[in-house]
Amino acid sequence: MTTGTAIRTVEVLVSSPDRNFVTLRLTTEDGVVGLGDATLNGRELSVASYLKDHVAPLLVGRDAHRIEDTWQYLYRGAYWRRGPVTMAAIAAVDVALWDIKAKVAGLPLYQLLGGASRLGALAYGHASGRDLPELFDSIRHHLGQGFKAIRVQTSVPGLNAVYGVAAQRTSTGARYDYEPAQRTVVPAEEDWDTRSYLRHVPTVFEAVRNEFGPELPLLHDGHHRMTPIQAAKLGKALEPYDLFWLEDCTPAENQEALRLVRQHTTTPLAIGEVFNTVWDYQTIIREQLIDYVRSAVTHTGGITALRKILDFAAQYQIKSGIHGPTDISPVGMAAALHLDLAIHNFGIQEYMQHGARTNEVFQQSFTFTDGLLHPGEQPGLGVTYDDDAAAAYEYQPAYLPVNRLQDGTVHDW
Ligand code: CS2
Ligand code: MG
Repeated sequence: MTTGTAIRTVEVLVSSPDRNFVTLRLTTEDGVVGLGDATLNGRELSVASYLKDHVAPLLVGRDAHRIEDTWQYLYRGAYWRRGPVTMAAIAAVDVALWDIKAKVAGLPLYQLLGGASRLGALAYGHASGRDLPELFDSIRHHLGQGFKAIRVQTSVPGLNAVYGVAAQRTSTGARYDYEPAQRTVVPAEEDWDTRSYLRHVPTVFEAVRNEFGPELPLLHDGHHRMTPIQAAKLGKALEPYDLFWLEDCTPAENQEALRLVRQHTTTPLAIGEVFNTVWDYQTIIREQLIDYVRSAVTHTGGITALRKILDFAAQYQIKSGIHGPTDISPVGMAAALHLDLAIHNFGIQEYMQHGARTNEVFQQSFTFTDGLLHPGEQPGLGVTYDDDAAAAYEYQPAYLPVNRLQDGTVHDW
């Protein structure tokens, strides 16, 4: 071990500019700093504790260059493997170590991942509306910002609040806007009815195609709410509108459920944002049951682990579609962009823009030009953390909503 790269300090930074974020900061003996995102929406403090109370004591003195060894040490050494908390904690350490290694090399991280395979990463933006005119305005707004691909979410007649509609009011009266997790002491409850949704969504995509034409790549997030046969039905009903993908069409703990969906529709399927390890993908990749891997670097054990999942997916011509909502911090986003630029089987990158307060705390060097994201040319990840700015934004309890059917039954949110 070259003495200078020993980890000297481990800090777990919790701040809440526009929303809660957990950031890991490692500093080597030579003063090289590495950042990692450990944000798990609505359960942030559990990862902060996992890092502070269990992982930090193990890192001090370790050689920051031994990334794979440290990954295995934290994964196998924990004995209790997998799961969102463990894998977010390991991800933060992994990304911070890659940040350090690239800074020591004096290169932007994507260069260590094999260099650029494209000019930039095609991004999709989130358009939504309570009705068609509002949705069309939102699509035009995103096209005006340079997006070349658009995710479409709408309200459903008869339902009060539905995932992903920015203009809706939350239980605190605030606009839904960019953040589904609401700063409340208990989760807000939303109502759901899949049959109303299944009747409504195809009519929306018909209207959007009539208004914006056949070429614009359109995406939709089913957000885990349909049974396999309902997902098959929606996939089929959306075929005339040639979607780029239908996401999280059914809860995928039971990976075999996708066989039924695949039997009935050719609408491309994207799944994986709630997955944490390659094992969650084993059947759906091997049986060609999805077309896009949706995992985020932050929730899947870091760059080391997600690259292995994407290499596995590449053998089946399955592409990346990395999760990029605002509850992935700018550190997690930057890590995704370095991977997006380097891998061959890149598909698309989700891009929800962070708020001004978040950008105050996290200074970023990534750019968005002509619909393409680029991680920038700074050594490392290209993100710095402003402690003074962060100090103004203390953690606030926040929860994702809980969904209930009209008879009161709890349903997937
Ligand atoms: C969503 C997320 O962006 C997406 O595809 O599924 O916004 C998701 O709801 C949040 O990340 C939950 O924290
Ligand atoms: Mg999603």
